[in-house]
Amino acid sequence: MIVLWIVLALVVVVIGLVLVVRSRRRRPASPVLSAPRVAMPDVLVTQVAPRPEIDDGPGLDRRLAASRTIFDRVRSITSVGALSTEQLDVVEEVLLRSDVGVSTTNALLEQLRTDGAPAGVAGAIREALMSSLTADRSVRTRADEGRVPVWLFVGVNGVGKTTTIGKLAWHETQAGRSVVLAAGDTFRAAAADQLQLWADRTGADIVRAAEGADPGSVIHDALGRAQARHADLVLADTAGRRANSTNLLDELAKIRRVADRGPGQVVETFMVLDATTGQNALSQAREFLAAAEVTGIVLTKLDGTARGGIVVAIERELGIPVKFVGVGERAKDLLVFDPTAFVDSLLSA
Ligand SMILES: Nc1nc2c(ncn2[C@@H]2O[C@H](COP(=O)(O)OP(=O)(O)O)[C@@H](O)[C@H]2O)c(=O)[nH]1
Ligand SMILES: [Mg+2]
Repeated sequence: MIVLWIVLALVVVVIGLVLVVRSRRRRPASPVLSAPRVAMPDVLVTQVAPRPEIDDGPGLDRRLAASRTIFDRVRSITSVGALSTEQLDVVEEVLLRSDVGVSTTNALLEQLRTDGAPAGVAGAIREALMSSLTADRSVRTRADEGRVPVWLFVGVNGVGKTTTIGKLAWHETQAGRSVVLAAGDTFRAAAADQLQLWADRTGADIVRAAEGADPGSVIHDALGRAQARHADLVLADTAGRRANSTNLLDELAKIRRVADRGPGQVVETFMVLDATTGQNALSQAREFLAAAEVTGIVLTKLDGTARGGIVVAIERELGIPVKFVGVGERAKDLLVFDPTAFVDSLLSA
């Protein structure tokens, strides 16, 4: 009888154990672990592929990221030597999208077709861009004995002239040089107010006049002030538009004559161009070139949506060196253009 009870008890225990184990098995597993493994679509895989951060050092920083992304597709072509037709098509598309322009694109494609890419495609593009950026970029800061050096800024409305002057005022005053700002954009009062803000911020001197005043006389007064105070540099702003039918370019030529007379000597005339306008910047530039003896280009707004290749197109098409680049709106966001740092930012692995 006792044996029967023991057997019964054992059967109950075993059945109990079996039920517990089965109920555990039926409990749904963690949803994360049990999610079906679906292959990632290609485009996502490309996005999450590891990529080193762009150097945040003295050169161009990660604000060039948008330009850099355009070159992602050529960076992923790892084959060396001869290129397939499909690969050449990718290179062509990427170069055109980067805004380097048709002539640079065609020259590079021709070279890739004949020589292949012994050092890889990104390497070949890097070489091509570097060999287009060999201009003399030195910036003149000195005038003849007894005269005040003037940097004149020209360009259409909204490209970043006033902001660039403000940034340069900051750089110069930080370096211990005394600067006079000439508010030569008298088209509307807000233009002088904007320059005044930079003067207040940087400690630079400013000469301004009422809205509608003759810009030539503002520049003239600024030269007088600079001479009296033994200033090191005059930064002269100009308007990018005219109220009446007077030709803007005629007016700029007149301003230049005033700035280059008496105590003043125009040692640099910077044409400011907005990089986000891409190839349009080029046609704008050609108009100004004839009127103002432009000695250098400031290419602004290379941060954001701009395509960095425009630097190459501008220098190649206009034959005028890019001397400064704007990469943001703060005082520090103006850099002396350094081709090596720039090209490396776009094309390094
Ligand atoms: N993101 C960015 N904005 C800029 C840069 N340079 C100028 N800007 C902005 O562009 C706008 C027009 O600039 P402004 O100096 O008034 O142009 P101006 O009419 O040629 O004097 C302003 O909102 C500036 O802050 C730059 O390098 N990057
Ligand atoms: Mg302005």
